[in-house]
Amino acid sequence: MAVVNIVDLVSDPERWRWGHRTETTMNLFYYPAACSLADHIALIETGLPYKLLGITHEKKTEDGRDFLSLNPKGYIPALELDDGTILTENQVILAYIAEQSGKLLPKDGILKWRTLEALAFMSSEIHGNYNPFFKDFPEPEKVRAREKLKKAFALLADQMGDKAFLVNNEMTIADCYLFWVLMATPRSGLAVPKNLQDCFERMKAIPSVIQALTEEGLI
Ligand SMILES: N[C@@H](CCC(=O)N[C@@H](CS)C(=O)NCC(=O)O)C(=O)O
Repeated sequence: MAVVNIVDLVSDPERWRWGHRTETTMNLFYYPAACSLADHIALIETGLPYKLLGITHEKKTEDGRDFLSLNPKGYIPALELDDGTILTENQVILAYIAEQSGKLLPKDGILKWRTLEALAFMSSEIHGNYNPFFKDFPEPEKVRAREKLKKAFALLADQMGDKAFLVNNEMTIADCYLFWVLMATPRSGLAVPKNLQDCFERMKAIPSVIQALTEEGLI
């Protein structure tokens, strides 16, 4: 895990605003507290150099570019590689970060696939069902989504069991996404199973998570 001195971080605003600076820095396009937080945590945890770039409501990037011409999908996360290539879709960006760093993804055996499976599950079955709450859909749609979320969280809780993290006793990219998923779930009004909530509380104390939350102005 990356070790961070929180005092250094807070006393060096340039670092927490822009992330680590090196010659081959990747740009992570993000909104504070949005699902790009998963990638942000993964970048810090793996030690890959990155720069955070916010997007305005008018889809202008923090460095003055037109976000839609970079990413016609219009949403975050998007990762700009040092050759200008843009990668989108959270699951893919997380897998890219894991592959580039050789961290946060079990190398062999079924756990690697369980990690990717968990990411796909959280993306489609959980994040997908947050829309009625994020976009304030009519109540019946919220009720339906809450039922689906309840089942999905029960399955995730079974998968975690008494392990420290979702697929393993070591953190993976699935946990980076899980952290955001759990951070956002109060908006649905749903209580999550205890082992997931406990994992969320433990993750709040991980230095990479603290750093990401600090850089996004959330703590
Ligand atoms: N399929 C995308 C969805 C990403 C997504 O929903 N991003 C949200 C933030 S969590 C967003 O940018 N919403 C603003 C918009 O769509 O304009 C992924 O999994 O990366």
